[in-house]
Order: sequence, then C-alpha cells, then structure tokens
Amino acid sequence: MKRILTIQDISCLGKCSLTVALPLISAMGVETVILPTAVLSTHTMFTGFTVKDLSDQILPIAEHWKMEGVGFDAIYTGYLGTEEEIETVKTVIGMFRTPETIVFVDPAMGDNGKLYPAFDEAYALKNAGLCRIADVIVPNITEASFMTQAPYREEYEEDYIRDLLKKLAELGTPTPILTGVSLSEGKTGAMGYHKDRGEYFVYQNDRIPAAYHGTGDIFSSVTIGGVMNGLSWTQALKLAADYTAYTIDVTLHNEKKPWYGVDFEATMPWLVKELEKAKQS
Ligand code: PXL
Repeated sequence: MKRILTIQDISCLGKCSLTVALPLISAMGVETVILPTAVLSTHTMFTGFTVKDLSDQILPIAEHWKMEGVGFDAIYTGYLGTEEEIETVKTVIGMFRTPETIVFVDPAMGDNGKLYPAFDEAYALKNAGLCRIADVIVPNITEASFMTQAPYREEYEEDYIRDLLKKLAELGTPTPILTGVSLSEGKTGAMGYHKDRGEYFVYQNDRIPAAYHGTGDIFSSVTIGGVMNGLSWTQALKLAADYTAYTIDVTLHNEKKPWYGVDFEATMPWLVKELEKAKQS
C-alpha cells in the first residue's frame, strides 16, 4: 500500500484541510499519515475562531518517524499557518524526500482575488519558495497571481493561463497545475504544464453555479490520491474535477441546505467506484 504524508491544519469544524484529506485519501486505499500544523475551532472564514499553533511539534514528530525508519511515497502540503512554518515544512520535506517521492504542494492561501484573513503578501512570496522545491503545485489563479506578482484577472483568454503557468514554472517547479480555470462559458477545471516537454494539459467540465468552502482541498486530495493509485496526472485531474463537481451538485440539491462545506461523505462511494473504473482504463 502506498503511504502519503499530508501536512496541513486541523480545522475541527468546517470540512477542509485534514478533515477532508484524511477520509478521502484513505478511502482511495492509500495510507494517510498526518502532520497537523495547528488546531483551529473552525476554518478562518468563520468569525471568532480559536487557533493553537503546533509549529513546535512538527520537527519532534518528524524526527521520531525518522528514527522509526518510515518513508513516504508522496508528501502533500496544504494550508500552513506562518512563514516560519513554511520553513519548517521545507526541512521535513528534506528529511524524507527520495528520488521517488512526489512532493505535491497546494499553496492554500486565497481565492477570488484575495488572500485569506491570516495572510499577507510576504506570506505569499514565502509560499512561492515552497512551490520552488515541489514536483507538482496546484494553486488557483489568485494564489498564482500573488506568488508570481502577475495581475489577477476574472475574465481572461487561454493565453493568460499559459503565461501564468510559465511564470509558475519559472519559480522552479517542473509541473504547475492551475485550478479553477474556465476556458469557455459554463465550463471550469484545471490546466497544467510539463515544463520539460513544453506541453500543456487541460481538463474542463461543467461549472456548477455554487461555491463552497473546502472544495479546493477535496480537489487536491483526490488528485494526489489518484496518482498514488497509478493514474496519470491527466486521469487524476479528471477524477478530481468530476468528483468535486458531482459533490457540489449533490450538496446544492440537499434540501437541508448545509451552511458550510459540501456533502463529500455522501459521495465517497461514487469516488471509490470511479477510481476503480479509471484504474481499469
Ligand atoms: O480550505 C482551505 C483552508 C484550510 N485551512 C484553514 C482555512 C482554509 C480556508 O480558509 O481557513 C484554517
């Protein structure tokens, strides 16, 4: 069985970061080792959330694993708390990286042209430093524009996305993938770039007219979970985009109208079935 290490916060209530990565990646048949960077009462879009920073625990935990001789097939980082924490996470990556390890970075820090409340531009540039050492990164357009200092646009042509992908590759990562990319009316999905081959890849499906918190983390978890199951990046992106869209659609039709997060618990059987189909194809 493959083993992945995921490093991000625990927002106890709110369906994001570790509370979606752990169930989804486990359901995909991959052992999911967690390194919580902080414990929050809720994610930071609620008002009045509490935070207990766990930065001082990260290295002792990692050193213990090292002593136990544990290795990881992939390291997946998500929302991190502070600039110092990004440095500590880089140290952990250095401790466990082998030529076979996939370092997958979701620089979760903003959306819709704005950074989340806890972050500023210096933090975004620090995150660019983490992206520099990653094999694959999955920022949205907001995060990419803060990291590359390119203008943020809501309306754009494909050339804008290609340019942004090239700028992300210039940071140092060989495979940037932009999420939340809409290349035609009513569509959304992801577009990536293999720097070495100079090739772009893209997947678009129907846009569901609703936005829920935590869907970026669902998309990232299913993408890396798919790759750990032997899917190509293109296959994994398709599975992640289709699963995220299906889950948003199910949530939208829930008569009880959930007020935070999506009903991913209800759609996990679909994910497992579709994963098996993708593995056979
Ligand atoms: O889903 C991203 C995320 C993760 N963790 C925390 C957050 C957010 C987004 O706001 O606040 C704590």
